[in-house]
Amino acid sequence: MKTVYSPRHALQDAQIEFIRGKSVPSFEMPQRAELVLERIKAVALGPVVEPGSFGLEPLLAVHDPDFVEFLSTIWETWSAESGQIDAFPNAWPPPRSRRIRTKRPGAELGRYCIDMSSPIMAGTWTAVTSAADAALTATEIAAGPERMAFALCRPPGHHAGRDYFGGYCFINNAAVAAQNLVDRGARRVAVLDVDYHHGNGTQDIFYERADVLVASIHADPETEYPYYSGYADETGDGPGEGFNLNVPLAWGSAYGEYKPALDTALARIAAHGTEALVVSLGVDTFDGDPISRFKLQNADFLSMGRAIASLGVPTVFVMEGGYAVADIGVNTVNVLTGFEDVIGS
Ligand code: Q9C
Ligand code: ZN
Repeated sequence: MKTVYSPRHALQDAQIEFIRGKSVPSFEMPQRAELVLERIKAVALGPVVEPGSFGLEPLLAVHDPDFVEFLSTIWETWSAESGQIDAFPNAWPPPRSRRIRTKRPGAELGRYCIDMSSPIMAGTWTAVTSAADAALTATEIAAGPERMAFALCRPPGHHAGRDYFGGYCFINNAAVAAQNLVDRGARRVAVLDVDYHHGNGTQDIFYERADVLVASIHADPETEYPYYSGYADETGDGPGEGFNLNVPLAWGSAYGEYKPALDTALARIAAHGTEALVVSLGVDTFDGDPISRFKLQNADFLSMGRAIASLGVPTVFVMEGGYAVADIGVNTVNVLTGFEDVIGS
């Protein structure tokens, strides 16, 4: 399987995030992608290629234009006022207030940012567009005769919605890939999100659509980020009713609990008549993950990859979370090699 990787990911290099009232070193760091790349090379998974340049159009196909404009310019306005300090919001629009455009960067950040784990710095926009370009390049490969590809995206994307960012995510790389599969002619596409956290952004983007099914398996949002979505009764709206599947699992879930949930999601994806698949591949379900509470073991990721391959459709894997850096390479590449074992590439 080919991997699409850009070294420009490293320009997103958050120093801190906030947990329980304290600033702590960011768990989302450049080393994550570098260690996955190292493992890909160690097992000779396949060629590593640089992304092409696809411009703004595929981003604007899933995100609000004012939001994209904001993301691409906020560092300039913020740093003019605050200097070379990572940008965090300092106010949010209250419920029932007007989410109106202001003249201050701190307030503009509050209009679009959902949490305190996603600072913007000088290289953020370059890193973010390199990740979206990686997803699009992988989509182009998987839509061709190879039928599969891995986008080693960083920063991740699945918490970014139509007009908001957060959870280490800015542009929704998986949604960009799924929309691109539709634009290339697939009538029924699915996103399978196996990251430990609910893919709230992907759900938001496709919630009213029947052509892109979104299925996410994640920690119960009653006890886990992103808290305000990911519940089983969120099934889609309007024409999208029935095309969103959430499978929340309790803290402490191991593969014994996880595999039946995965089978449920895969059965729904097969019943959709899915012609092409995007996998939001987070490996923060691992037992050793420092911010998560599932108990998957290294070998369980091989089984996960094999199960996904049973769908037999062109598949784009898009990197999302995973913070146990010592194991992120093994776990990620295990999913990809498990998949390839079945496809017989
Ligand atoms: N205890 C991804 O895995 N921090 N994002 C929440 C609450 C944000 C995770 C802290 C976690 C975001 C892509
Ligand atoms: Zn996650």
